[in-house]
Amino acid sequence: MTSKPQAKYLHDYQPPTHVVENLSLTFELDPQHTKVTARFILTAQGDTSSVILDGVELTLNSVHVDGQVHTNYRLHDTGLELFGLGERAEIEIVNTISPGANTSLEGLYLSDGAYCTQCEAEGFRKITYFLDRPDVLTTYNVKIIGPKQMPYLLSNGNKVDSGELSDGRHYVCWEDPFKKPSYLFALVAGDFDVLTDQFETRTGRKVDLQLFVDKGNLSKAPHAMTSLKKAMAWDEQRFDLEYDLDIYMIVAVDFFNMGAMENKGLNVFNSACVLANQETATDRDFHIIESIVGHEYFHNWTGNRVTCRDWFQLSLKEGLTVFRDQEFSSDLGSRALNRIDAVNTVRTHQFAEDAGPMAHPIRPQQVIEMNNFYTVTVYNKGAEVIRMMHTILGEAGFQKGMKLYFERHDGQAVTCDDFVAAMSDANGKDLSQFKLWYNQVGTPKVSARTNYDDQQGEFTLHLAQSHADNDPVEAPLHIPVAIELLDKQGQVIKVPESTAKQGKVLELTEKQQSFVFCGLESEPVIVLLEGFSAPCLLSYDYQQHQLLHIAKFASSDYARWEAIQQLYKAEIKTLVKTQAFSEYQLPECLTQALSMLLDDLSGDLSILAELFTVPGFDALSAEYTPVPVAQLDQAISTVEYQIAEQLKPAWCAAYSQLQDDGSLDAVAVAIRTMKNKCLFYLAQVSDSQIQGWIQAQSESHNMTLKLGAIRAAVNAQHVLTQLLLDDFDKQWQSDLLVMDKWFALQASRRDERCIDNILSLYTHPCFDKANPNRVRALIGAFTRTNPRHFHREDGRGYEVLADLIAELNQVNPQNAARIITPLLSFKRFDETRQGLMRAQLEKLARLPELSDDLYEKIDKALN
Ligand code: B3K
Ligand code: ZN
Repeated sequence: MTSKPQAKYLHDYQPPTHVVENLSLTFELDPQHTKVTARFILTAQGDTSSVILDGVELTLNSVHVDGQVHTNYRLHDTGLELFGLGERAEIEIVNTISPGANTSLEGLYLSDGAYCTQCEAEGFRKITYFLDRPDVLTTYNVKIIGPKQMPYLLSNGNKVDSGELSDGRHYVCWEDPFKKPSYLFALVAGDFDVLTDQFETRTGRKVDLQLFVDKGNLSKAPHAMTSLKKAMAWDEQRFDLEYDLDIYMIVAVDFFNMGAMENKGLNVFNSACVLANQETATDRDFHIIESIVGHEYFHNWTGNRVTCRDWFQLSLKEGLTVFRDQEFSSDLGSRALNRIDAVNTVRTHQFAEDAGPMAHPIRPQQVIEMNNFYTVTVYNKGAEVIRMMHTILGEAGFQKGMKLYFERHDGQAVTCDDFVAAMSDANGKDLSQFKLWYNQVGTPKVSARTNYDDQQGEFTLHLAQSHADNDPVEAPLHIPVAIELLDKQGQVIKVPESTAKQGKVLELTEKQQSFVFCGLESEPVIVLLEGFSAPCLLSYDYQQHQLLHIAKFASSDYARWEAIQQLYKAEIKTLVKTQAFSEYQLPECLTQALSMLLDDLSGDLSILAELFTVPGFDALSAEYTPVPVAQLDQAISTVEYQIAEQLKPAWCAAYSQLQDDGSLDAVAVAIRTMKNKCLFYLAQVSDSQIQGWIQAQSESHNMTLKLGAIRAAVNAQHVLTQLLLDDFDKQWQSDLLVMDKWFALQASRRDERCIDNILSLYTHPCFDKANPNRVRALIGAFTRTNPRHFHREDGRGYEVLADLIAELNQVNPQNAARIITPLLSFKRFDETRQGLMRAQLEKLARLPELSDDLYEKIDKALN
């Protein structure tokens, strides 16, 4: 590496030196030499001496200013500095790029022969020289010239012209009437199958909907289209927001670094987040597709119409849009299930990030490579911060805030402060203390103590908050603590509005605060931080009987689930301590409670399946330093085995009763979820009947059931494992997205050959290291789902990961930096493992031409 990459700081923000107007772009597509002509007007905002246009990996052909050849410029590594422009100048820049050689999947690149772009965060500078920053907004006119074998030449906005050229090529022109920053620009060119539809907005405008997929995949497109229409209707109903262009396009591509991208009027999607039918996709996939299609659509207002002033404000659009997509899923499906899902993500991944070397506030203060900050902190903790405002203000107050936000800022690039100000002003509520959430780092802790005065019938809750060691913010935060009080009979005790808002939300604003509840007949059981009302760690000395009481009586499924999670957690922690694995038995009261639950299949079976989901390795490892890898892994398996063994007759009875109708409605999905849960446990205590069930279910034409059966076998190291995996491989090699499920299963295998097996899969005909989906399926799943082998004491797990990262460093820096995460928290492990992980990081740090992406993470971890 020549020089150390430099960080950029939020406090250094300066408004742009120039305003850009009327950008027109012409693309003459060619894999090796795509010619890009950019014309625009630059107006200086003060200093007229020079302007620096961002640009990397570009070949400059010519510069014209006001129609004249312009040579008064200097080329830097990362841009083009133009001198002598005066106050206003008409610029024309011609440059060439080579999409065929672009493996970073950022800028303009080829995905399986189709051209596509990814410009967020700073990819537009890989296309042409420009003020590539989110607070420079302008209109775009785009002309795309391409070969006729590529019938679709797409860009943002409305199609305004098209025609044939004499040389056998053709062209299409697009005009986007809405000003936008460069990160929302998109271009796609290729030959696709197209699913078309129409949406009529509430004011009667007809919007054409077009979904472009690889040839032959049309039958897998309808679910995404239906999801889009649901999202459009929901945003009108719940947020009063209507779509603004006459056309909305989604293109699915196979090579893509993340899930999808919200480019104005032309979303580009990872095909994994679009394509689904019941034979190839699981119910979970269907759910994820609906939520991502929604997420990108919701960005049209929260992100596109009102965008970010600078990238430090990313959570302005991402936290808010995640909150919106979570609400969309909750309104359309089960609120409790969606909440469980969101909380699991925050507690397993975000808490870990916040405790590791990459910890940052939801509004980071310093960044080397922006792509490293599309994180669970910015997205998911960001969404929790928005949710807290919603909890404090209520739905009506929150919507008043949204309305004011759009009234004030439509068409602007703004900050998180502007958002909070709109919420605050619309409601007359002081949120200045609340804003500390945007600066604090690490997971805050809420500690609770209670006492009960029998004589007075008074129950007192003492709350105290403390901040994490790595948190620069020491002042107390404004924390909404939702509670529920249950009496002896399990009835919910009413709490007056004067104590808790909406009868349940306490506002904790001081370091320590007490709340008194009067007029009680006996000591209540308290549910704390109900619904995970704040992204905090809770410490309260719950007794087993209290948790069982909550599990039985709490009014929300979420609280019941949470109580059972705590019960499992306590068992696992005890086991880790005693290591008495062989003699371990589930306590009688827990077995009883679980068996009562399992005997009643009349309720929501999706929730029931969640109640039988034991917290995983990642969620639990957060509680330990150093992480007792082997013991924790064994403790989880032991508790699961006990649940299987103790309840075997009940699992068998449940499995034989459950029959889904093959549809995608919530009831059928719930039945399949529960069937898979039954098989997950049954596979661990298999007999010939159970073996028959696994075999039969693995032959299902429904991917949820098929995969459920094979996953159960793999997890239990069942005798059928190899056979089922081989059959799957034979059946699905023609569908790479399905094969990703197979790669992930292979990566989760617990037998000793696991790592050799992974290495041999690199040469599997379906595997391709340049495709992020394949890498995530095999190596991502390995590091996420296989602690036993990833954290092997001989260090081979770490080595496999680091070797792949080294290979991807130059090929695809974003993806290399994404998969490195599990190595970064080496300090949380024992000395041997620390040494091994550190050695791999040091090896990577010495790579010639280490990317900024990797540099930033490795440097933070090691120093
Ligand atoms: N905004 C994009 C993510 C861009 C990631 C850039 N590395 C997708 C989304 O959050 O909707
Ligand atoms: Zn987003």
